[in-house]
Amino acid sequence: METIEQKRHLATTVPGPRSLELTARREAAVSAGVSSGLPAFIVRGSGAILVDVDGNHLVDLGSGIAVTSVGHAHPAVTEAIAEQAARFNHTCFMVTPYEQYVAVAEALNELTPGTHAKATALFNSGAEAVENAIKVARLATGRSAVAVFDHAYHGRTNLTMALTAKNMPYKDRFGPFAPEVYRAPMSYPLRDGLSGAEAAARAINHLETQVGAHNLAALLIEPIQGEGGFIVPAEGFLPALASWAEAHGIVFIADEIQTGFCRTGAWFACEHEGVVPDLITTAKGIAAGMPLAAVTGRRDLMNAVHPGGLGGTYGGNPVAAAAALAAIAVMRDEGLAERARAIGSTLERKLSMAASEMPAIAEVRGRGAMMAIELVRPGTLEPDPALAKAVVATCAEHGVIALSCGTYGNVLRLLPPLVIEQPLLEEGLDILLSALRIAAS
Ligand code: PLZ
Repeated sequence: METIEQKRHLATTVPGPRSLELTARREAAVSAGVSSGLPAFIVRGSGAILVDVDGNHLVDLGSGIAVTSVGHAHPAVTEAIAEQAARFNHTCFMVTPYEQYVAVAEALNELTPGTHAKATALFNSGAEAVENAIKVARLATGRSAVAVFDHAYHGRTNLTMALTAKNMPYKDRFGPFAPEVYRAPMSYPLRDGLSGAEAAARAINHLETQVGAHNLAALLIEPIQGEGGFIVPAEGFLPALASWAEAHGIVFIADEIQTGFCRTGAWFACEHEGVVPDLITTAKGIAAGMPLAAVTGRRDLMNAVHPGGLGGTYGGNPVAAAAALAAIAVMRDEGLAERARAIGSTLERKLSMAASEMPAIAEVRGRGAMMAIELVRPGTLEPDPALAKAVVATCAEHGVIALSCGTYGNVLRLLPPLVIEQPLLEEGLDILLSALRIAAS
């Protein structure tokens, strides 16, 4: 296949006529419960460019929600997938094993924070990894309660819906939900003004008085919250929670499904504060788009489970595992953690400049290539989701895929592929900021 130039190019309006035709077919065939932010049907991708069915070349600032960190169709990953697909696609690891699964486990045991003895189990999706981390924590501790936080996102399955904070669209009328899930206040510096130590004391007090530390199997937290609004807890919050959990025999689980694999400028976001979780859940960036997820952590916890207690038909599928091994090698060889930090400085510089002239931007926050702006009505902290929505729509019209997030829907988040070239990043960002300037005026 010919290479795709890393340039934005519009051949029609977005979505174009062929996408609109496919949209009509989609509406007749696909459940209305599944929606798409930008209904341009994609036919190819390369690096940070997605090509749609009408020949539009779109700039991807979302990476399919933090998945294609190595870029779309990275040749090394594509080759690994093709080669493995030609050998065999499935045995079910529980029936007959294969080396690729073991190699992914070895890589995760090595790359995740901490030098202690670890073990890994592989699954298909982030939600499934989170469910399994909770299973392990409950079995290993003999306790049932799980602590989660305001604004948390952990998935859409029954247990993970209970763990997720936001009602619409994730939970509304989908209950009853799994029991023994307790929600504590999060550190949200823009809105609570608390230091990390103060916010941790508040959360711990909440859990001790309302649940009891000895009843908690696990404390589950995203080191930087993703869907909830790219909320970076105040410094010291995570370490204080981790040491409280340790003192009370509570399994500290870091959900690094969105933050993991170089996204924040380190292999894992916990590293920024030297936090070593007992268990860590990963997915998304792990395999460049192939469905794969993992639970990695303390060997004593992971091995407390009886043989046969963890598994699933497809978990650790050989093609997905081959993709993960290739993606991890790319992240290492191409220095993608460093690239993420460089993207972060560009984003921070441009967004902060915009914030100084636009009172609608309440805060620029994030780490590395996981940065966001929170939008409010000027002079207040009142969320402005309509503004975020307008900017995302204008970006789409101009061929830029931008994502919003947040409990209040008022956060614009940037998650570009870590291989994005500087001019393309700047162009995409300039389009987003001029859309914001116009919509906010
Ligand atoms: N934990 C921290 O970010 C997935 C969800 C998009 P799955 N986030 C994107 C949507 O609206 O469904 C996510 C996450 C964190 C868990 C998950 C769940 O991962 O692979 O989508 O199940």
